[in-house]
Amino acid sequence: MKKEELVIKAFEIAKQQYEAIGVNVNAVLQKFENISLSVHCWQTDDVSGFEDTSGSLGGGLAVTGNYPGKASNIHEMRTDLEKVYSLVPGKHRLNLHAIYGEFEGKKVDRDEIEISHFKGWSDWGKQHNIGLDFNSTLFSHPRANDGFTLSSKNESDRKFWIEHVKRCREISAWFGAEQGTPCIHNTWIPDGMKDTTIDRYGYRELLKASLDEALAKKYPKTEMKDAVESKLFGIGSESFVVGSHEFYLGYAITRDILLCIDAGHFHPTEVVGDKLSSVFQYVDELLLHLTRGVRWDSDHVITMNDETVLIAQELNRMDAFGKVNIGLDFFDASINRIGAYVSGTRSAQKSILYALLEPTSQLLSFEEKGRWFERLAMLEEARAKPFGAVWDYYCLEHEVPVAEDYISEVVDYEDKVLSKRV
Ligand code: RNT
Ligand code: ZN
Repeated sequence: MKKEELVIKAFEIAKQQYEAIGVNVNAVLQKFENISLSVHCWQTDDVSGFEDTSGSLGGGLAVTGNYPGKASNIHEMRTDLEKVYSLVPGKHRLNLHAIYGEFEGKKVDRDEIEISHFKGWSDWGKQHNIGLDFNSTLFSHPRANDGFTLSSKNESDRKFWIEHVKRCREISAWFGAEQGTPCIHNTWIPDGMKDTTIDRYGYRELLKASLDEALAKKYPKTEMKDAVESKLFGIGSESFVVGSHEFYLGYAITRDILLCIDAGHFHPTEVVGDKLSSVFQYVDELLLHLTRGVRWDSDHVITMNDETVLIAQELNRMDAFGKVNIGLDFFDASINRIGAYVSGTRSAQKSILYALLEPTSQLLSFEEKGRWFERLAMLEEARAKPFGAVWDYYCLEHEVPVAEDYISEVVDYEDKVLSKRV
C-alpha cells in the first residue's frame, strides 16, 4: 500500500476509535486549524540580533553549543524561517525582538529604533501571510550590564529603557495595523540581583512606575496588546528578580493587560499547567512562552512532555484557546537549529492536538459522579488511542512531511544551505 493510502486508512480507523469514546475528530481538526503558534525568530541565530555591536548575550540568558549554520543576517534568517514554516502544518505567526531591525550597518541605539527599521519585516509578513508579534529587548546592552533596566536606580538608564519600550509599542501597533492582526508586545526584563537584596520594595516600586510611564499611551486592541513576563531567577539574579510572578500578576490584573507565562520561569517542581485556571479567574487573556526547562530555565527544545501536554489539556478543558496567544521560546545551539525549530514546533502542535482529542465530557461526568477509578482508567486508556494517525493525516492534508519524513528534509537543507555558511 502506498504511504498516503496508509495514512488515510489509519486515520479512518482512528476516527472510529475516537468516536467510540465520544470524540468528534473532524470537529477537533477544525478547532486545531485555528490555533496558531508564534514562532520565535531567535532560534535562528542564538538570540544575537542584527545590531551593529559586538556585544554578547546578556541578561542572564545563555545559549550553549556552537553547531554550524547559524543565521548571521536578515536574509539568512528569513530563508531559515521560511524553511521552518514549510515543514510545519498550519498557519503561524512570527515573534520578533527589537534587536532584529534592519539597521543597515548603522548604530541605532535602543532608544532610537523606529518603524522604518521594521518595514522589511512587515513586507515579509504580508508576502507570506504571517502575523507579527514583538518584544522590547532589554538585555545584551551596556545600559543593562549592571543588571537593571526599567527598575534601575540610575535615572538616565531607567529613562532610556522607558523610551525603548515606548518605541517598541509604537512599532507593535504599526505592525498590527499593517498586518490586520493584533501584535502582542511582550516585555521581559532581566532586572535582579545575585545576592541578598535589601531594597526589594524600592526596585519593584520603580518597575511599576516605569511600566506605567512606558504603557501610558493606549493603542486599540486591534493593533497591539501588551504582555508582561515574570521569572523566578536568572543567571546572576539568583536571589532577587524584580519582575516576579506576583508582581506581574498584580500588574496585569490592575492594568488590564496580558500576563505572559513562560513554562520555564517557575520552580522546577511547580506545575505550570495548573496556573492557567487560576490566572484566568482574573486575567482575560494570556501570552504563553512554551519551552522546556531541564533542571532549570534552560530553554531546551519543546518535547511532548507532561508539562506541555497539561498546558494544552487545561486550555482545552477551559475552552480557552481563544484567550491565549501561544508563543515558543527555546534556543539550542548544540543541534541543527532548523531541526530544533521544526521538532519543537511540531511537538507543541502535537501536544495541543493530543489534548483536543481528549474525551473530556466523559471524564468530566466520571469526576462529577465521584467515579475516581473510572476517571483514572479513562485518562490512561486515552493515552493509547491512535493520536499519531490523526497527526499524520493532518500533516498529509497540509502538504507537509508526514511523521519522521521531515528529518531528511532538515538534513538536506543543512547540506545545501546551512553547511555553506561561514
Ligand atoms: C527570558 C525570557 C524571554 C526571552 C526572550 C528572548 O528568560 O524567557 O522571553 O527568552 O525574550
Ligand atoms: Zn520567555
